Amino acid sequence: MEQTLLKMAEEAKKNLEEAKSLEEVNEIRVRYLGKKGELTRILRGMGDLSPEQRPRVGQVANEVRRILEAEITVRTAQIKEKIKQARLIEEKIDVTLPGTKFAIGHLHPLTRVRRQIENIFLGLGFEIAEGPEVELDYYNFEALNIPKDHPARDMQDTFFISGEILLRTHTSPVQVRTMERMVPRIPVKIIAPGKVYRRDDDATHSPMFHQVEGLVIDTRITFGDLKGVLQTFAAEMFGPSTRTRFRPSFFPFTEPSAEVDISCVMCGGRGCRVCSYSGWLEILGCGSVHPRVLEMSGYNSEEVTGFAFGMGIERIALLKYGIDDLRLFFDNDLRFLEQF
Ligand code: 2U9
Repeated sequence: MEQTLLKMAEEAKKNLEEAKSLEEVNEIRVRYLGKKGELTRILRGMGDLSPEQRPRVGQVANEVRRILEAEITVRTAQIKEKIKQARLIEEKIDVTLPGTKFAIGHLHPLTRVRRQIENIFLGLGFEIAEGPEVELDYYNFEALNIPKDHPARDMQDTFFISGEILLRTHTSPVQVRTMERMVPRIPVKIIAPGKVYRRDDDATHSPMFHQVEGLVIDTRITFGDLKGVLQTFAAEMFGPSTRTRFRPSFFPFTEPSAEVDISCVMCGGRGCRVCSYSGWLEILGCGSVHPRVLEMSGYNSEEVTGFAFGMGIERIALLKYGIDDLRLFFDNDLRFLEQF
């Protein structure tokens, strides 16, 4: 039996040396070491041996198994290496082929428009101010001359958190906080970009939207300064041929107040569907800061004057890109966002 085992080992070794593929090696493993393999078959026949012969044959059988297993491991490694080398020689890499493109994201259109607005005002010497989105009634309404019975204070229009705490409905409280911090220093020349919240929800109103408001306080600031700044802004934002039009309006925090239109970005003022054939598009509100607002934050309205303005970033973006539904900005639909 010992002889049979050694003969089998020799034969298996020879077969392994001749094996060319991993499949062949595996076949050999199964043939000799598998459940129904030759070694197993020989070991089964050990029952016929005398008790003296058995330990010796068992020892040889284990030795043969160990050797075969080692040979199989070595041959497998050799064949794998051969395959690798062959592939390295065969494979010709064309370095002129375009590489794998990684999809890189980009800024949200509203972020782009906000930064563009910020850059225009930074260029005009404004600083950027920020403040809390959860505000006190005082900063959002009281300090802006919005009386207790003003409709904006209605539950229908404002998200209240408790009696005195609410989600800011505009970024004006940022300017109030800045005035409090600055007073009596001049000039104040800031813009306040950020999220604001109102209980509105349709194609042109979202319960959360973005505003940029501006405030300038100094000696001898006039409505003319306001017009110059906003005309410059409009031309930089919508193109050098953009004209502006100021229409009288009312806000509790400015007096006089105006709404500002630009000549239609689509038709240049000739009249089209976008501007309802008027030639004009409303883009923002503005005015001279109400003396009471200046006084409430500690400025002397006899010594300084100011102007303020406010615009919705979504509205500017809708006009700039010719979009008709602002909800598209918040749906996170890549088919929309990838167009920017
Ligand atoms: C202080 C004093 C005055 C900010 C102003 C507007 C006019 C205005 C709207 C435009 C579209 C809001 O986003 S919108 O709905 N804003 O028309 N905002 S004047 O006036 C201020 C702000 C702060 C201390």
